[in-house]
Amino acid sequence: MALVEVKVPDIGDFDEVAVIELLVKVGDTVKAEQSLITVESDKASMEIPSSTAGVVKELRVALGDKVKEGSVVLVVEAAGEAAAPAPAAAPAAAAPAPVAAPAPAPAAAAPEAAPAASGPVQVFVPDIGDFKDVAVIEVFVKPGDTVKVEQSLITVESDKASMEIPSSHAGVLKELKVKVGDTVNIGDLLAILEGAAGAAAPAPAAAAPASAAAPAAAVAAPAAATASVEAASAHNPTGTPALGLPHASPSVRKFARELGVPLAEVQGKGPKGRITLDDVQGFTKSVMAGAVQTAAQKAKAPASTGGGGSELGLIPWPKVDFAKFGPIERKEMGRIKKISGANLLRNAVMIPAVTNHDDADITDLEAFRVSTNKENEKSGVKVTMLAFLIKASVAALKKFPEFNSSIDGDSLVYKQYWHIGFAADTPNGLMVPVIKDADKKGVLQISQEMGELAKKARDGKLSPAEMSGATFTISSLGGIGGRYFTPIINAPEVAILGVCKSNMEPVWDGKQFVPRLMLPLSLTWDHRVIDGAAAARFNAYLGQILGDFRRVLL
Ligand code: CAO
Repeated sequence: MALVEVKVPDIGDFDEVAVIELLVKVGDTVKAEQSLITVESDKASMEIPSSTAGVVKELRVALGDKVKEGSVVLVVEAAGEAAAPAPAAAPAAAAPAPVAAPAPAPAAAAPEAAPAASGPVQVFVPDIGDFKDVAVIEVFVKPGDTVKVEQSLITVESDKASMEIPSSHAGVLKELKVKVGDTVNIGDLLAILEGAAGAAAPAPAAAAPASAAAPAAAVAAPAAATASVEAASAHNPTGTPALGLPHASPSVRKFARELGVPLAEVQGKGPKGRITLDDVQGFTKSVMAGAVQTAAQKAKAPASTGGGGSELGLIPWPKVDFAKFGPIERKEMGRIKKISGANLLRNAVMIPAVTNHDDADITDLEAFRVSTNKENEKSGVKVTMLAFLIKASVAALKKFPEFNSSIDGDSLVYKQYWHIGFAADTPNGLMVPVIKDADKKGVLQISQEMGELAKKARDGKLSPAEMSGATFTISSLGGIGGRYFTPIINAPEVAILGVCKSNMEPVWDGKQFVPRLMLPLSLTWDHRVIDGAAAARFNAYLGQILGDFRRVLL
């Protein structure tokens, strides 16, 4: 079997380009046209394909080597019939296609590159070889930007090469005719510039297309490209990709795109910070393991988590086509639901919350409430169980001050005021008006204020001030039903009391079962601040007060 030297084909009049990637190793079986190495100039990178199918016997280049047309890349043991030794000057099939010998520029690709234009100037896609439908993968400019001659406008990419397309003129960008994802061909209108006097490309008309084709020319175009290569290098003297273009070869870009990896977020560990296949794989693994989050994931993390949720590494929300299973109706969530939802999510996720359930004997209290209401029938103010609960809670909060505190960094802030929020069910969603200074108010006044605030809540007329400053919240479902539930703490508060419907129950009094009206209590507390014993004591104390309200006076 014949040994065939595979050489670098015609890559234009470039002296030397660097080998930045080896895509095969000794022993690999390669097909004709399979990419062997990636070479790179300052404006373009391209893969050099094999002219011959066979087994790689020897690699003649190493990373960092400089190669030029005719340099031997490797030696292949040609595979029988398939062997088609390539001549030193690569045949058309083996030449890096996107930079094939430039054809004379068609009229469309030879825009008015002549002298300074002061009116609108059209910039076209120059000769990019005989490639068709190359994808726009990056756009560097936006309307309003001032663009210099030779400044890169977009990057296009085929499956074998990527290249930046520079502007043939200077001026202010009025309109960009392409966007990421579009495909373009030679002669397509790329942009419209408002020509800046004296700023148009000084290149002679004949050189204009090649000049515009600087990236392709940078690697492959013949003589006419020289001036533009110099111009390109001048505007990008570092030799690194311009304007934040991630430094990666076309194959790595393709691989990243297939996986949906945002290349701009991958840290390149190759030479000059180049992103390699390993880097993309490593990044993917880190994301999958939850060690790293992409910018898109961070952006999608609920704003309410204040960033904290973004570290949770949660899997995405299930996306279900409900209509597949039956008829549906879609309704946008209301504003209040959206806001309270975000708050509830943050509080549920960020607070290590525990709920203690208990019962309070309110037999006497309810009797007192009913008789008071009878006596006060004419006053128009109805004393509610919730008003008693607010008053009783204040007494418990005073006895157990950490329940009336908030976390602030490494400190606990103990509040010397007792503002009690109560959850109100409204047509627009859950709202929490606040009874300010509940410690200074009697049950009648609290009942009256509650009635007013609940009405305002239902009418959507609560002011922000009427909903802020709470130190503790009560959520009562007593008028509705249920036994117990686990309310969510309203941060930055550290506890919340849930109340359900009271029931007449048989209670053992030491000698016999007696009927007592029992009120189910559910106290949720922040375990960072409160421990279980304190919570049990709080509930027990609350129960004692509700059992005998005279204790409030003690
Ligand atoms: N057990 C038994 N009955 C109770 C009770 C309890 N714990 N609490 C109230 N009731 C009864 C009252 O006796 C009253 O009955 P009558 O009409 O026969 O007198 C009725 O329920 C209505 O009570 P109320 O007028 O005292 O109102 P309230 O204080 O219970 O509720 C308010 C006021 C604003 C809290 C309420 O309208 C509301 O919105 N509740 C829902 C709160 C909520 O949604 N919480 C859940 C938050 S988490 O999603």
